[in-house]
Amino acid sequence: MSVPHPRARTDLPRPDGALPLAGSAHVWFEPGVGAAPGLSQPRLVLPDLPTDRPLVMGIINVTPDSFSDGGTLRNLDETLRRVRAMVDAGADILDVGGESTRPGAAEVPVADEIARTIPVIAALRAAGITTPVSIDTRKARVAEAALEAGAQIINDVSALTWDPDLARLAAEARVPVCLMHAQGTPQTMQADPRYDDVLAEVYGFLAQRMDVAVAAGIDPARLIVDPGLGFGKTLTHNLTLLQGLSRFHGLGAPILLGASRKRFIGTLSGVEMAADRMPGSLAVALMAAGQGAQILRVHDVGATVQALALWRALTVVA
Ligand code: PT1
Repeated sequence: MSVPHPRARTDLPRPDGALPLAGSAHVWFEPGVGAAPGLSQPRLVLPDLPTDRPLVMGIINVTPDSFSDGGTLRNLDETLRRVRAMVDAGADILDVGGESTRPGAAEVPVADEIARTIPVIAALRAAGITTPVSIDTRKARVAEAALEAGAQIINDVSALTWDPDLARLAAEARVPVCLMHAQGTPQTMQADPRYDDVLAEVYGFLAQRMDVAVAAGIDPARLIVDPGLGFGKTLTHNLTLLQGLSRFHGLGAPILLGASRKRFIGTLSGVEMAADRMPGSLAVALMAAGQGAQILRVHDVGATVQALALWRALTVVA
């Protein structure tokens, strides 16, 4: 990725001629050589969500290992309490997933994924929670049931490569779709990931998957892109993607980033337990905000919202 490109900046005062980066109230750039057309234009995720600040997507994992007691009928109550806490803490979007895609995780049968996620989406809507919900799935039948229950975004870590029916469903449902880059599948992806130029290859893959999505009838304005931290990436690959994150604005879609509590944060900070990686996750969230990322997928919604409130006050023209 040796093409010239404008730097994403948040320092003040802004020079004459500074333009908002992708509609941000906080991040700006100086147009010039290498500025992709439309780089200052806002990237709409959903009509009711703001485009001038990073959105916080709260992670709702509905997998047996994410419950205090391993898996009983009390799970729905426990999950709804987590959902309410995230909404109260300021989540803009709730990302509900029933299949772990962490390194080494096994595939979950469709019926199990549906049985885990759909009751949660139905229950939160029945409880009057109106926060937009995304369904974190690679499978059309899961996505279809989730949309029926009230979800309105599809988050596919396979970027429409897993299930041949998902692109058509997304086109027909007219919902936003997140296309995420991965090298390999969760089972094998961390074995020996290799790239000649990780930024160029991830960028090129996302551009190609956007083309495939559009050819399947998905409105390009409904696409979201994600470099897929930890999905077939070494520590160095993750750092290169983070340091070059603003390049992905050239794709013309909102950028979603999932860094929260991931292994690379533990490696760099010497923290073994994922649950203890909130501070490092906040550091990455603020760095991504500084590069104009539109959606931050996080476990710690309250902490992230607080950090962003300060970042916003410190990066806006007073
Ligand atoms: C992500 C993401 C996701 N991550 C999107 N969806 C996961 N759009 C699930 C580790 O290295 O980044 N973007 N859905 C969770 N996957 C991982 C991968 C969890 C790696 C942990 C690691 O620790």
